[in-house]
Amino acid sequence: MKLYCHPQSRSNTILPLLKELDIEDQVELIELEYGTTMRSTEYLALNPLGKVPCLVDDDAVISETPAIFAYLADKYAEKGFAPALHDPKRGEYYKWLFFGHGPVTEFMNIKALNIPPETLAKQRGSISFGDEEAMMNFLRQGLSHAKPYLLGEQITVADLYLAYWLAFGISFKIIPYDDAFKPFLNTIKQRDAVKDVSWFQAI
Ligand SMILES: N[C@@H](CCC(=O)N[C@@H](CS)C(=O)NCC(=O)O)C(=O)O
Repeated sequence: MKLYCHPQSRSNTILPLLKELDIEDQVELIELEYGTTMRSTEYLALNPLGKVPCLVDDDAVISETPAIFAYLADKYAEKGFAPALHDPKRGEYYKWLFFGHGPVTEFMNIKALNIPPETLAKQRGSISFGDEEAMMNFLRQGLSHAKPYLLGEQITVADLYLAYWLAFGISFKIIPYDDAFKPFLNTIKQRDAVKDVSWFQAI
């Protein structure tokens, strides 16, 4: 497999994932540069967004970071990082993976734009996270039930993906560090795979 990436980008979330799955030797890292090789005709043919990460596995081209998480968890199903296909836990697994990708990252992007609160309030119905309070309540409720992971005793890539974004958002003070998040994030932070991820070590 080839992973198109950049050392200062969200492709960094894939590196601990490769460690967790113990497949670092299965993936060749191909570093692209912003604005140049990331916008080359050759790369745009793979990923027309011109963004990283993008995983290529034979004929399969997988962009969108959580799709890479889900794809690798299923490809290496024996490693146990996703509930089995017909396990009812698969539903909540998707919920958390997609919540981390949709509402949580949209919240961070919108916050960085400094849009006036009145404008956001008017658009609340169409904003994927509703508003900050609703998003925090959603996270608070889910993480206060984590035992210690979102789906119980078995960690999944949904835990890893959500934890990476929360740690990133909290370390840059974009997401408030709610007490209800602490046991979950502390559990993930102890994992060897994230020991050298700076935004984990900053929280
Ligand atoms: N929806 C994509 C977004 C990827 C993305 O925004 N990547 C950024 C780096 S964090 C990028 O490649 N930016 C380069 C550019 O837009 O020129 C995903 O989640 O994987």
